[in-house]
Amino acid sequence: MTIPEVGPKTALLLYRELGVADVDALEQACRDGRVRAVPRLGARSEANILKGIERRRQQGTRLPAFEARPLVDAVVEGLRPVAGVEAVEVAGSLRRLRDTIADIDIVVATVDAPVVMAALVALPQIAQVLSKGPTRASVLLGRAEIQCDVRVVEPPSYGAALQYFTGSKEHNVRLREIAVRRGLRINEYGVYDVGAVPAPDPAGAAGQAGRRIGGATEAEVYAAVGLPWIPPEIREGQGEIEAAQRGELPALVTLEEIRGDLHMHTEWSDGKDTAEVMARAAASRGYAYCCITDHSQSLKFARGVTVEDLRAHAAAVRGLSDTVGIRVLMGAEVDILGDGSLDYPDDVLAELDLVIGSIHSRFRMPREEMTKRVIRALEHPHLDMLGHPTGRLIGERPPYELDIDAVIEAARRTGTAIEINASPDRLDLPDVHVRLARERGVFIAINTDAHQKAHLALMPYGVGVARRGWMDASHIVNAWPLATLLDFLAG
Ligand code: DGT
Ligand code: CA
Ligand code: ZN
Repeated sequence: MTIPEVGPKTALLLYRELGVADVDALEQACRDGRVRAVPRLGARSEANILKGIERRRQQGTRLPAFEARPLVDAVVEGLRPVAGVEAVEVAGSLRRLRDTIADIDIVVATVDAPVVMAALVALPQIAQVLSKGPTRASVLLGRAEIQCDVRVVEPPSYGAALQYFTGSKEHNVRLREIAVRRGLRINEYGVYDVGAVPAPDPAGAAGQAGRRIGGATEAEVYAAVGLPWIPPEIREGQGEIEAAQRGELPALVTLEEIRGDLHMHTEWSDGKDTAEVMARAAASRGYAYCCITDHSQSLKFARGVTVEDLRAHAAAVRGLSDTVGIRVLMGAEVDILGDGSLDYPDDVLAELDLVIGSIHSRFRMPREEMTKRVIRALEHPHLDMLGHPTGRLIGERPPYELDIDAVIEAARRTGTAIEINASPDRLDLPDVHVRLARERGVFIAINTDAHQKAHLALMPYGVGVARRGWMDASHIVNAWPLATLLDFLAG
């Protein structure tokens, strides 16, 4: 069942009919043509299962970060109240907000390590203890058995340990080189002046050469080599240290700077809540505006809205502005059809405040054709925004074949915004392309694509992607005041 194409029923069927009990046996059964012979499966299922197995192999064992989050939060909350604990934080790729992770890293500052180790292995989330020493343990969490490494340090070493285990490795290597040139040494215990006479080390890190000059906080570690604190999201060894040295770190966008959410569905298409419930939820998040964007007519499986209904809804949606006290815009998430045209007539699109164009069909086009299709949509005078541009579902569906570089260039040329879809299984536009968009000066919108009011709370995931792409608020259209946004949409 780790293969997306295999649900519980199929798994049971495969086991009963073929005696298949693991992925290797399933792959062999597919290759032998035995799966197609199973009642209710057939040749097409066999091909799909095989593709699913291959995809899993390609992406290796990395896990979508959002799948680990609830477990990690539970462990962190479980350790915080333990006697002697002064701080607990997630480190590694999860703290850097990468979209996939190999494992989980947690750093604990405490004056009483044995108590923490005992509390850790007693937590209900622990499925198995792989190893346990006096200051570190490796455990498997939850039913998915995700590996989690926990390091316990003395409070004077906490910043150094957190910095070290947050990584990335490339970032750390670079930072340590700079330290060496200054006659310093940075490790997970602290920052040491190698030339100075050793003094008693409050971190109790025996055998460290030189005198300890810091390490209780991350800021101390960076300050020791003349740098400001660098946000974890950009610690990838991609020029952030050089930018910090020049005093040119970007002012990364924050959740507080987001003034609205411009992509959400209601019960008019495949959402669960009414437009009023969604708008009220947006207002209660402190937003100044929001936009209702249901699916367009062709998307039958998502109950796409007909032109007649769309017109009827528009007045109701705009009327909500008075009821709810924030500006409620009327938009649509319009399908980009196979030829790059949009799924409503131009005069209908012209009546909307905001038009998002998205691909929901014909994913398997060749790269060139798909790129042309998207660029044609971007050139449409009524298109304001490109929704979830690569179509990927993390850990489930690869992006469609698309020259994203050419798409970003077309977005710049046409002044169209590109969405960062904040849904944790999408995170689309992906971070590396966000960085490219930033360099090109392309406008970005961070949207939740909420299908019920609770989904509006997913905004931080999108902000995280924007931060990983070095984005500041100035190019994010939903960080702009309403008047600026309306000018952009009217232009
Ligand atoms: P992951 O687990 O593949 O999603 O990515 P990370 O970055 O969490 O990598 P991980 O778990 O192997 O190591 C956690 C952090 O520990 C890493 O970000 C930086 C630090 N680290 C690990 N190995 C080394 C190393 O060989 N040199 C240095 N300088 N740091 C390392
Ligand atoms: Ca890790
Ligand atoms: Zn969509």
